[in-house]
Amino acid sequence: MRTLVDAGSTVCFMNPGTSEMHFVAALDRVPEMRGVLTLFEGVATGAADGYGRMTGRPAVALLHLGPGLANGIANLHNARRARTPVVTVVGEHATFHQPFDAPLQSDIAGLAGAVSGWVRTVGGVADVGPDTAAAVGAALAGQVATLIVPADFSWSEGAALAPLPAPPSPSTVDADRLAAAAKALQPAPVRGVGGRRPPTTPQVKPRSSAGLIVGGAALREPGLVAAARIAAATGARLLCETFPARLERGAGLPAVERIAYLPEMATRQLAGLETLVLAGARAPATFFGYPDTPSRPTPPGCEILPFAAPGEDVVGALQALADEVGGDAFEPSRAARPDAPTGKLDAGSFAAAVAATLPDGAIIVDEANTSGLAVPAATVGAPRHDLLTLTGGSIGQGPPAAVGAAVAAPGRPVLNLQADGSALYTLQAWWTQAREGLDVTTVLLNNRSYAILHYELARVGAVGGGARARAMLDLTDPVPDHISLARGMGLPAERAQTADDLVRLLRQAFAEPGPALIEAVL
Ligand SMILES: Cc1ncc(C[n+]2csc(CCOP(=O)(O)OP(=O)(O)O)c2C)c(N)n1
Repeated sequence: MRTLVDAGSTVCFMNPGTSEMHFVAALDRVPEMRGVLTLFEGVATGAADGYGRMTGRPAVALLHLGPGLANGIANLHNARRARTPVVTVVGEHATFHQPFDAPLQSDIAGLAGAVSGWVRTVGGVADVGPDTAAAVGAALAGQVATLIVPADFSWSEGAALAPLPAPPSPSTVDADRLAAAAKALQPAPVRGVGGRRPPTTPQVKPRSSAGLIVGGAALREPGLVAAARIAAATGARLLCETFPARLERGAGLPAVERIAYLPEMATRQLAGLETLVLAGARAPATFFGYPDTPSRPTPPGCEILPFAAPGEDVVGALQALADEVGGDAFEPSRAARPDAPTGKLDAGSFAAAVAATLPDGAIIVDEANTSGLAVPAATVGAPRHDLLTLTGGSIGQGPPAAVGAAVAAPGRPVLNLQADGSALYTLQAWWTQAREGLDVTTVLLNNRSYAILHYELARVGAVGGGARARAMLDLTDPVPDHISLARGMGLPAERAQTADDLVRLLRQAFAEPGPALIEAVL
């Protein structure tokens, strides 16, 4: 625990059991470590993800043996896709007890391997400190590091504080890749018909034939500014990942277009591109494979040029590229908010209500799913904010990530835009929000449905898909009572039936510290 504290990891999101009792007991001897109890492991891991995204420090989750880890894996998957530094500490039976195959015995390392870039089972008391330090180092490389600690190594004397490894220094992009990216993005002269030059010079290709996709660490101000300078100098289109881990946006920052989730929309968006340069982002792929739909939404023949890989010094590479192409100016988003909406509450007025009321410096945790489609455009000129999204597509991430973000950034309001179906995976997070007094406002978007799956059902071309199938996608009969659920977890909760209600309740929630839930009936 002291090794973790030395690494700046002063919060542990946990759901412990017998094999972790010595770690829990140590909280009273290491006051620098804040224990945050969660009522389900998926909340602990999702909170660690939110915390790590906002602090960049290793976020710690304490989990109970294989089953506890298994409950936390879905949100560790989102953390892995976000490259969040996470240390999961998982208790294991005492070494002498393991041969007895007691009920909780399981293959912890096997489970951990599915989501962790680094897994180690502590081999002796003397290794507890050094292995913890190694886990911190591994996590800081942008991965989930899982440390499995047999209980007898927790309770025996002899462990000592270990020195921390030097923080990893990401590799830099070499001159060849820089030159190749500059060439790919530079507008090429247009040839005239029959080899003659066109009548006026200089002429350039249309703006849209080259694109730059940014992701990961490049989605914060320095990387975005460098990317926008490149786009301004070259005419290249600036795009970013569909589901960014942490995107800084709002008035004063460059606007960046996210690649659409739906394959048809992404294909339309990327049409006309001949070259795509990747900076901290993977090559775009559709979320799913569908019959008769290509998995790459880029046009056939579009050259994909890896420039800076996610673990490399992407920001430094973009800044060097901006200097190379002579980009020194960019257009920031202008401050602009819609008027507070009135009348019917729908996806459009919901987005306008968010944009009209968003406080400065907010952190938006976006798991609004289909109800949130209008939010990015509505908030582009809102006061500056961070946006955390569903990096791995594993739903039930919003309420836990809001816990982690609020713990990581006290003083900043957190707004969780939360679809109802996804909320019901991890709504225990509301209890932790109440217990810790976290400044999280949740807008629960109640469309009583797994709406996206209605679309997907039509999309995949499945035979059937009648009333019996659709019943598997509807959250009715009974409609879950989110107000009662939230109040039962200790949150003040109110229902918004109209856009006017939503605006009033949002203003009220932002004005008061502490958590609140607003159900928006769509
Ligand atoms: C862990 C996990 N389980 C199941 C799914 C499949 N899934 C994708 S979206 C979805 C329903 C989403 O419903 P809701 O959150 O209410 O959003 P809506 O589509 O209604 O906007 C489900 C079950 C998933 N992505 N992740």
